[in-house]
This record gives sequence, structure tokens and C-alpha cells, in this order.
Amino acid sequence: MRVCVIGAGPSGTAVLRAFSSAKKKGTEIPEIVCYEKQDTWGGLWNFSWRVGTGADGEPVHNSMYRHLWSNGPKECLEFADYSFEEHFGKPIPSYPPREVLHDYIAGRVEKSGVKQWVQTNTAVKSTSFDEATHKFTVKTSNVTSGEETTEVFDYVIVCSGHFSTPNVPAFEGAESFPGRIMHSHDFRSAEEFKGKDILVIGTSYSAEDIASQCYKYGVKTVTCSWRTAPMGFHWPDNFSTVPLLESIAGRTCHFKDGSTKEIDAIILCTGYQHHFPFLEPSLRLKTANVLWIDSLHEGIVWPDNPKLMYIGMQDQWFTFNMFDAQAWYARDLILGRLTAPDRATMDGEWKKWKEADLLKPATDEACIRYQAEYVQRLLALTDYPTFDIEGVVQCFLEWEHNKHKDIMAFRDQSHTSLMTGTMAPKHHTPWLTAYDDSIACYVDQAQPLPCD
Ligand code: FAD
Ligand code: NA7
Repeated sequence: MRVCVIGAGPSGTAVLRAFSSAKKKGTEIPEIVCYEKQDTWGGLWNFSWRVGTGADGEPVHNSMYRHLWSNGPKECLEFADYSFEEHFGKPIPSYPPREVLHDYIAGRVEKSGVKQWVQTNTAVKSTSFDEATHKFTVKTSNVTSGEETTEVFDYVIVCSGHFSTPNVPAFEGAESFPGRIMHSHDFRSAEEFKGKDILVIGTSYSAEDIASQCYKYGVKTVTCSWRTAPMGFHWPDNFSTVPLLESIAGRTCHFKDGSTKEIDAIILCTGYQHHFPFLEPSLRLKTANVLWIDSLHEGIVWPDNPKLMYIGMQDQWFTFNMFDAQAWYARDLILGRLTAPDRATMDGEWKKWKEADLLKPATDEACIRYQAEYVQRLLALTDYPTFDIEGVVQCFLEWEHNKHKDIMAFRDQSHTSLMTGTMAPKHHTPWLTAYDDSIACYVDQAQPLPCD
């Protein structure tokens, strides 16, 4: 039996880890081939300075930026089978910079000895299913040599992420705006906005964090524009909040409440599209960024063809440990430890989840609890090490509370690991004045590099 994993980010590597864990326990596992178009694993957690088109002529996958620090407590995403303390050999603070989290993700797979399963620099170009043979044909292209391959698989697990293809709305007059209009996908560094008047459109994680980053790196003013509801944080004095942008005339931005503002740069933090051009149309998941995705059984299995699975496609409060729980479930279906029910039962089940999603209160706590229940369900179905889900929920609630108390200081707080019980130490420098994002500075407590 052969299993194809598309993508080696946190979701794809979770699948690799799931199979290696079964193998270590003496289970015979299928042949695994993981295709990754970047030159290494880690997914979005690899930093790339490139925007737009990569060296291979394809759209750049990455959306992360240079000074990104975790936007939630690391204690909420910690792997249940590999703690931060095990990886770094000591407790570390709660909101690690990107490089630290990348090291943690990579460290776990490195240790699993699964490197030979991953073909880097290899982009999946097309995937089709043959009803007669019940097999998938996967065509790939080596992004450096251009060499093409065609391989046949019994299962395909799509782990290609969904925060890569930007959703870019149009605004009247945009074509005449003299400054820069960019999507958060192309944001790489806040330094370029020092001393500028910026407009941030959107109210979710990207808007919140990019606005904060720009403040940290010396922006002149930030205007936050919302469509459904404002973010509601206590922003610094040089922030203002306005309804949605209506039109642009020269540098002047006009908002729905009739107000105007002179703007130097517009950053569209307007989310992403689920985009799977490498799957034949009948296999493509079509969804918005939501907590429950219509039709996927257990949020994972493609009901028309249970040999096709998707990991990590939900909107995300839980991340790494949720991807793990999903990966363990997918693995167990493939190993025959679990079976997908008939179509009618699958449809009945996802519709119940969907209904609960629609009926829950429109609060962050309700969203967190909803996703917690989903993760709990997967834990109950698999042998992924169980952990204190209610503890994770409480950690998320502390984080929410801290953000609403002081959006520029929540990263200075510490949380307790649900995996080891250790309270995280405080970082030596408050986030707002910590300009050195290196592992040496954050983990080894080395003297921070001077800021120019
Ligand atoms: P990805 O990380 O996107 O990995 C997908 C992989 O698939 C990539 O390596 C890509 O190259 C590969 N791939 C895609 N298409 C193909 C193809 N055709 N062929 C071969 N390979 C392919 N989560 C947190 O927990 N904390 C945070 O602080 C946080 N910050 C974030 C900040 C930003 C700006 C963004 C965009 C997301 C952030 N996230 C954060 C959420 C993030 O989605 C997850 O942490 C995680 O990276 C998702 O993992 P993934 O493997 O599903 O997707
Ligand atoms: P999200 O969480 O999907 O949020 C998208 C935001 O974009 C949300 O506030 C939307 O507002 C807004 N949006 C979408 N379309 C429009 C239009 N047409 N006009 C105005 N506003 C719009 O994406 P993020 O990038 O913030 O977060 C994705 C990941 O990146 C996340 O996991 C983070 O960790 C980092 P709405 O509320 O729908 O009105």
C-alpha cells in the first residue's frame, strides 16, 4: 500500500510522525511519500523574503514575516508527544518567535527519523483518481530540475495549508492610489512602514498582529478598518478605528461613516482562499475559513472518496496538537484500526457538527470550546497521547483576557504547560522592545542584538 502526503508543514509532518509512532510500536505501515515544494519542511514556519513569484515561477507559499512571534501561547499548541522542554532541554517563555517554533516543529520530525519519506523541492502538479483501479495518480515536478514524475497511490492526504492564496477585495479608486497596496501574504517586515500613515483592513489575527508589529517598529499612525465589527482592543493613541473603506481618491481614503484619512500604505488583512489547483476539480475542497467544514467526515475525510483526506483545513484556534490528532485519525483509517461509516451516516454526523457550529454563541470562548470538543473527540478515537483539553481552553481564555487588558503586552505573560505542568519563565525583555528574534536570544537568553 502507498500513501501520498502533500506538504510537509505542521500538518504533513504530523502525518509522518503518526506513522512513525505506529511503526515504533511494531505496526507494519504502508510506504509513505511526502511531497514538499519548498527546500525543507516546516511549512509556513520557514521564512522566505520572496513575495509574489518564487524562483520556480510558482506563487510563493509563505505568508510569515520576519519579526513574527507566536500570536497565541505556545502552551496551547504544544505537541502531546514532544514537549518544548524536551526539545530545548529547559522551559522557555510562552510566545516564541518564528525561528524558535520552526526549530521545535523540525526537531520533532528530525527525531522521528522520517526524513527519507520527504521529497523536498517537489511540487505536486496534478492528482486524479481512477474509479476502475481505485488508485490515485499523482504528477509532480522538481522545482529545480523541472524533472516530472508520475506515481500511483492508494491514499492521498492533502496537507498543503490554506493561508497562502490571498483573498484580495477591490476598492474603488485603488488604481490611482500613489502608495503601496499589499495583502498580508506579502508583508515581510514592519520596518518599511516606520514614520508612515497606514491603513489596515480586516479584524482577525493578521490585522491585529501586523498593526501591532508596525507600532513596535515606529509607524506614525494606524487606521484600522472593519467590515463586520471592530477589533475592540485598547490600542495606543496613534491608532484609530473606522468602518470599511469605501473609496480611494489619491492618498485620501474615504470610509463608510463619511470620515477620511490621508494614507501612505494600505495593508489588506482580508484572509485567504482554500486553493487546490493540484487536485482534479472533483477532489477539491471548497470552503471558507470556518471551524466546521461542510462534508468532511470528522473534519478530515472526503466523503465521496474516503481514500482522500485533508488535514488542518479548519479555521484555527488549536493548531499543532489538533493537526496531530487529525493525523493520528487519518493514519488509523489507513491502518484499518478505524473505518469510515457509510455515506448517510457520515453526512448525518458532519451536519450535527455544522449545526452546533451555527448555533453556538458568537463569542471567542464558544469558538475555542467548540474546537476543543472536536480535538477531544479525535483523542478519544485514537492513541494520540491524551492531554488536558480544558486546561488548554483555560490557557486560551487567559490569553484572550491578557490581550484585552493590553494588546501590546500579552506576549510578556507566562502560561503553564499542559504537557509538563511547568510554568513558563518570563522573557528577559518585553515584546515591545525585544528586537532580536533569534533562538540564541529567546531560548539561550543571550544578550539581545542592538537595535539600530
Ligand atoms: P502550512 O504551514 O502552510 O504548510 C503547508 C505545506 O505544504 C508548505 O510547506 C507548502 O510548501 C506545501 N505545499 C503546498 N502546496 C504544495 C504542492 N502542490 N506540492 C508540494 N507541497 C505543497 N499558528 C499558530 O499556532 N501560532 C501562530 O502564531 C501562527 N501564526 C501564523 C501567522 C501567519 C502569518 C499565518 C499565515 C499562519 C499562522 N498560524 C499560526 C497558522 C498556521 O496555519 C499553522 O501554524 C500551520 O503552519 C499550518 O500548517 P499546515 O501544515 O496545515 O500548512
Ligand atoms: P482570517 O482569520 O480569515 O480573517 C480574515 C479577515 O478579513 C476578517 O477580519 C474578515 O472580516 C476580513 N475580510 C475578508 N474579506 C473582506 C472584505 N472584502 N472586506 C473587508 N474585510 C474583509 O485571516 P487572517 O489572515 O487574519 O488569519 C489567518 C491566519 O493567519 C491565522 O491562523 C493567523 O494565525 C495568521 P469579517 O469579520 O469577515 O468582516
